Amino acid sequence: MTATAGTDRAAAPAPDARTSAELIRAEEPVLAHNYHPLPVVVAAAEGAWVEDVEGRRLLDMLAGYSALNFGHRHPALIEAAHRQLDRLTLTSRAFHNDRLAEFAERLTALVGQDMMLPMNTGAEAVESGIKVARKWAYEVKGVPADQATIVVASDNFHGRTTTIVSFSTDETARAGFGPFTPGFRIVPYNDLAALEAAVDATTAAVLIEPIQGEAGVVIPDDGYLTGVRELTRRAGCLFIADEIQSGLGRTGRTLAVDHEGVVPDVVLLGKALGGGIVPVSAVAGSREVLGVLKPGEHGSTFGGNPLAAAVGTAVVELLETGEFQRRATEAGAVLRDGLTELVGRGVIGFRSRGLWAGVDIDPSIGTGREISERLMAEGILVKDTHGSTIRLAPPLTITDTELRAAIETLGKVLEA
Ligand code: IF1
Repeated sequence: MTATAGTDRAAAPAPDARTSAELIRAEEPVLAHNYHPLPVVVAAAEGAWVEDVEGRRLLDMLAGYSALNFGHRHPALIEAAHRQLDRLTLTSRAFHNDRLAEFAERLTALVGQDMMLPMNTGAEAVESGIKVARKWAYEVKGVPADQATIVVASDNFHGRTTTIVSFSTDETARAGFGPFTPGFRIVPYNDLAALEAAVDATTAAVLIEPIQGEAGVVIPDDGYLTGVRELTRRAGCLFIADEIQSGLGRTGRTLAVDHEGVVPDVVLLGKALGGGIVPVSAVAGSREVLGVLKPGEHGSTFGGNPLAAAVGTAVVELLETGEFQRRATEAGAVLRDGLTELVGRGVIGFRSRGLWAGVDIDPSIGTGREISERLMAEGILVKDTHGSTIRLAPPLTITDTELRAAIETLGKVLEA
């Protein structure tokens, strides 16, 4: 990999001299086993390509679960980070810093909201959205104290905190972490009648993913998001869209809700907002909603730090031109056409929007994990979701040639 051009950095720290196998073995006694990673040890990366410890190149079709929309180490983002690293990295919000105003101005303009609350991880943005929605329900809507409910969809994925897993329908994500936070109602996704029945005078908000990521890129019927928008407006509750994985160009639009021209009351952002460099998340919303927060009522040590704001602003700048959204749409057509060719040849079916696809593989060929391992042997990195479904979410910078090669390799693996 070429080092970052133009900066005469001190010699990089000596890389760990151990082999991939030695590093994997070394992790075992000292690293919590909360993941079962593929047996690849990445040491360098650029664009859509990673390089393992032994120098082997693999095409990254996972892109950090959509945190690497702009590819590994996008030059504009790395430059913004280097520039800020040489000036100021953290003040806490006890003081102002000179990066946050521009980040807030340009992010709110990009997503069409009045205000933003800067946080770090996606789960923190979700938790912040829940807190703000409840406070809005008590102070603006007039829901009696501690009676607010939030309606969510089954098969949701919104993060890993105890409150968030309280409303998960995935036993693996919940088991053993109780007691759970009350005040959540779960309805089937893509079902407006069920949603209508669950919303009542106590409802603060409906919280949904415009496309369900972890569930396997589940795309709701056309009109569902419009229905949620109209239903929540009629019921006087908030529509919170979790765009942490679906947003920021992934589906071919700035936000997935843009496909239906729907404007939620609150938009949750994360992952790619940090450019694949630092954790950056945000709650973007109307003044009526985010205005309920008064000094001292919510916060975070790192939320809105100048390094995060500088990188976040550079990310917003990449999205302001619309080129990444157009690219995701164009390349998305290549992905869709390529996957269509594989239906009946190992692919049972797939769902895709932009450069994001959930591909259901014939279980008789193997589990998602087994397919992922076979693809890795061919130099392609993907991640299975559940059962025999694999998720494809390459960097939006992937070329048509690279994309076609990846799909061809998937076809070969399925035929083998
Ligand atoms: C893991 C997948 C899982 C998210 C949506 C909030 C968050 C996520 C729509 C929380 C995070 C990550 C978490 C990571 C794997 C990945 C993931 F859906 F992307 F594949 F788990 F389901 N809303 N998704 O997708 O953001 O706190 O992680 O920054 O936990 O294994 P976070």
